[in-house]
Amino acid sequence: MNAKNADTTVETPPEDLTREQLLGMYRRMRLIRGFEDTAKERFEAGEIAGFLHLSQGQEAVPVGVCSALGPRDYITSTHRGHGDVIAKGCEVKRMFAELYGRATGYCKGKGGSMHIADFSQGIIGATGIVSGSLPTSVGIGLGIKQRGGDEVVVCFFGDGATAEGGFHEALNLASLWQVPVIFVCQNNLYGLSQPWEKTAYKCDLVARVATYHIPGECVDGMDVIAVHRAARRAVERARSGGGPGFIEAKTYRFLGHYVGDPALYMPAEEREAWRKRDAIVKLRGQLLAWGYLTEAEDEAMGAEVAAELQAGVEYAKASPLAAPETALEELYVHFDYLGNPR
Ligand SMILES: Cc1ncc(C[n+]2csc(CCOP(=O)(O)OP(=O)(O)O)c2C)c(N)n1
Ligand SMILES: [Mg+2]
Repeated sequence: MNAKNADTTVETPPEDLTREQLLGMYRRMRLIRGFEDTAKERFEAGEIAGFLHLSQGQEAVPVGVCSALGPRDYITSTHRGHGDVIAKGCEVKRMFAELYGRATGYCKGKGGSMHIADFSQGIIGATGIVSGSLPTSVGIGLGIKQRGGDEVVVCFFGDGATAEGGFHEALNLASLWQVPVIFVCQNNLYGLSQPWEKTAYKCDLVARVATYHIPGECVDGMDVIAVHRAARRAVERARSGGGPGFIEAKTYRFLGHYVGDPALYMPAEEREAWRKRDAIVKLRGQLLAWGYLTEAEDEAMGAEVAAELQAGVEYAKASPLAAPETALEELYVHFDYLGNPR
């Protein structure tokens, strides 16, 4: 990575974040990028089946948001969710195992790339139905409220979801019930091949969400610090009983909709311009400028991340495949009306 490309807009280190926190965010973003680059490579080599929707370019959004959450808070995600779940705490070795269909994966190899969940970390999972996780998140928020908990739910979704009925139904109920849900739109400017500006008339999402009396803000999704601060404000409000919140993070997916999509609908100049705004390069430049990171430390971190990814792939490949006779196990869990399994 070339620090010269970094758009270092913050001249002095932020006072509200420690060096350790910032280095943690930087490492997490690099881990997500590395995970997806490796997954792409292994997919193209024919080792991984199914579909892969990658989020290179969007890393600052889940990392900025999840670094404002505690271990008991919840997230829901989408078909493009690797970054979301790694940001909340998923380990890459069990992620790879899931992609490789192995019994050691987060969902015992039965969920695959689009359905990675880990209830022990509040990672409720994703749905492939665009906008599907919004109503679910409101349900989780209602559950928290009914039992008097202080956790919050972050619901990640794409710009494409905002034109769906589920988006509006969920916002209406979230507002009516004042549930602790933060809706985070990762606006990467495309829903499949459809450019964002062709999906809504004069679209201003914050204004649209405000009609449900839900406070929101639009942030630069290529600036992890800006995303983190917006998330912290929304989390503090939701946790203290202030109800739902909304964040629109303007971001970009550097690659196509899925691995194999030539993405001819994304103009070359546009792609180039967004690549120059890479959030990882930006933070790296800032960390170097603030004396929080040396070139040698940066290289050592890169090597450590690469080793973690390599070990993850090896772990996955050495693990047993999900056994066919387990296919129908654990499809349903029965709860009573208080949420206790029975
Ligand atoms: C209800 C529904 N409609 C259509 C699809 C097909 N589909 C899958 S992903 C996608 C685009 C979603 O765009 P966005 O929400 O912006 O997320 P992104 O892919 O950009 O991360 C579409 C239309 C679907 N899965 N579900
Ligand atoms: Mg999109």
